[in-house]
Amino acid sequence: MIRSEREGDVVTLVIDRAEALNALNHATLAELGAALESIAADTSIGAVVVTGAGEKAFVAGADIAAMETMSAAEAKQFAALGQSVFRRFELLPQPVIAAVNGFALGGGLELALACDLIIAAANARFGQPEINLGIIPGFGATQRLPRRIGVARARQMIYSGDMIDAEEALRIGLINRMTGVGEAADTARQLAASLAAKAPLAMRQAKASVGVAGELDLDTGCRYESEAFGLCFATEDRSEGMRAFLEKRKAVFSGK
Ligand code: CO8
Repeated sequence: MIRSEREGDVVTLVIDRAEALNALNHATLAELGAALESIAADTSIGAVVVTGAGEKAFVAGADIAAMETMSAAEAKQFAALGQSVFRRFELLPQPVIAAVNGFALGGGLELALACDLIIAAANARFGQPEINLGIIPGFGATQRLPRRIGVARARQMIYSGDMIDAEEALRIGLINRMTGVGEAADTARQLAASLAAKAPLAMRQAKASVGVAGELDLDTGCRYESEAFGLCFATEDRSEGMRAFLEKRKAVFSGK
């Protein structure tokens, strides 16, 4: 089950299947997808946090009990569902922060990888243990993990199935920040509120431009950036931002 909690301009999505360490089954993924659809359409939401219920797990992976009886065709369909839901995180106009409060394994790490930023508590553990189940990652890790931490480290994690701790994750650039135990969600919400206070149209262009960085050659990517840069100049927020700087006051952005 997905709980959606709103505080000001920030929505927190809580994956709440604590009895299975928040493992993702078909229904949970579908609910997550539906929640993202309404967030994408709501311009009053400035940033999103996604986290897991309880202190023990962010998400311990796709639901192994549900996968156990799947045929090859059903497994392929399940992988496609997870991939399309996670892709929606990347395509949301708002920035998304994963607040990792324990195990982020398999599909759980893949979910975090689809978020813009990852904040993790000191007790967080990350891994792609699929190889130990006789399968491989199916929600995008073979593609997003090498882009995030480099091919050598991604191979090590995906081939070994071993977990790494939050300190190691910070050292190799998998996560952005480490917090005390139990503090990841609050820290993520504070960061989300500060991002929600920025000019939303510029934030959207920043997210989209960085989003294509791993996919385009440098010249095409830079052309994409100059288009996005130009679009920012058509907004009232850029006039306000520049005027406020020159008048030595804090900018008040309207999202126009
Ligand atoms: N799926 C279903 N149930 C789970 C999962 C899971 N991924 N993880 C934990 N649970 C359940 C346990 O079965 C247990 O249930 P019960 O209390 O009814 O016995 C409960 O959660 C608590 O778990 P543990 O007793 O195992 O807790 P421990 O503290 O002993 O261990 C671990 C915690 C280390 C996180 C351990 O639970 C574990 O190893 N979990 C599985 C991790 C894993 O292998 N994840 C990867 C799954 S595969 C995947 O994500 C592929 C994604 C792509 C799919 C593509 C589509 C086909």
